[in-house]
Amino acid sequence: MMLRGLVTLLEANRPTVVTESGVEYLCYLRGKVRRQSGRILVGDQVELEPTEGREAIITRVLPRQLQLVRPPVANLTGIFACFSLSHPAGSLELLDKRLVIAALSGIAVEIVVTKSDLAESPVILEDMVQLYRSIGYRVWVMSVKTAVGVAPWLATNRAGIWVLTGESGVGKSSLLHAVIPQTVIETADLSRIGRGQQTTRWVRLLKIRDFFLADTPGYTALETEVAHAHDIESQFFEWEDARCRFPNCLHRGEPGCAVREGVANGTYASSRYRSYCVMMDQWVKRWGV
Ligand SMILES: Nc1nc2c(ncn2[C@@H]2O[C@H](COP(=O)(O)OP(=O)(O)OP(=O)(O)O)[C@@H](O)[C@H]2O)c(=O)[nH]1
Ligand SMILES: [Mg+2]
Ligand SMILES: [Zn+2]
Repeated sequence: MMLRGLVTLLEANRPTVVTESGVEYLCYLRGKVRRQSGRILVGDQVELEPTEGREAIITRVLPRQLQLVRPPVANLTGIFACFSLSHPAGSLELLDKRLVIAALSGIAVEIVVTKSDLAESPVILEDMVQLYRSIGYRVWVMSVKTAVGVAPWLATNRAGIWVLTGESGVGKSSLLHAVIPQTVIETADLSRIGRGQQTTRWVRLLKIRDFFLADTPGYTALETEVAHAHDIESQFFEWEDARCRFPNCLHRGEPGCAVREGVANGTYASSRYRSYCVMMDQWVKRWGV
């Protein structure tokens, strides 16, 4: 009997696979498959043959649709870019960078503003939300403490594999615990290998409605390869209509730059322009333009 499933966890090199009908198998990878496919990743789609009990052998790893350098999750659909204004105060620069890299990697991104109950200024919070919504991002505002905003976020239809990312302490794990029954997390946390001791693992996919969600510990940088400086520029959608003197203007000091003019007169957010400059500087360093 051949089944199809998704790798949701890797512990001690033994993949856990959930089949389309929701049954979980602890698997072995056939040596030949390992040699052909290289390292298996959480998020991989596989074919498996049950042996006995809830054990199975993976007979084939299906081709990956997408793989980032980091996080090491195959076939990622999207990320929730978590951000809190205080406790800890998040970095808009890191947020903007995640938005750009996600889009250039071909994955969806939604902004989750966490800990809204701790926001010191409702006006600053509202301004931030309005800024990113006006640029075109989907922005959720929530507090796990007061449960405000969690339900609508959860009720939205999604598919595929999503990962919570954000600075340490932003509330990723708290959010996961708020939406997944404790028993499910605890069961998944109990290692079934090595006499049941706890193992810390990098990523574990948990099913929520129709999609899978994973937590990441601490700040996980996304990594991808950006080929052109203009790729970065093209992600600052709010500047689309700016008419600079030079059509290939990169807004770094060229004469007649409508973006810099717009930043100076308040049309465009200066935080976004700062993020852009940092990204461009990093890109130049890495690629040696
Ligand atoms: N007041 C308040 N506290 C929160 C909220 N969400 C999380 N916290 C608290 O913030 C602290 C950090 O939350 P975590 O969920 O552990 O943060 P994390 O993003 O998983 O952090 P790392 O695992 O270190 O990356 C905990 O003490 C939580 O109780 C919230 O909405 N409101
Ligand atoms: Mg955590
Ligand atoms: Zn310009």
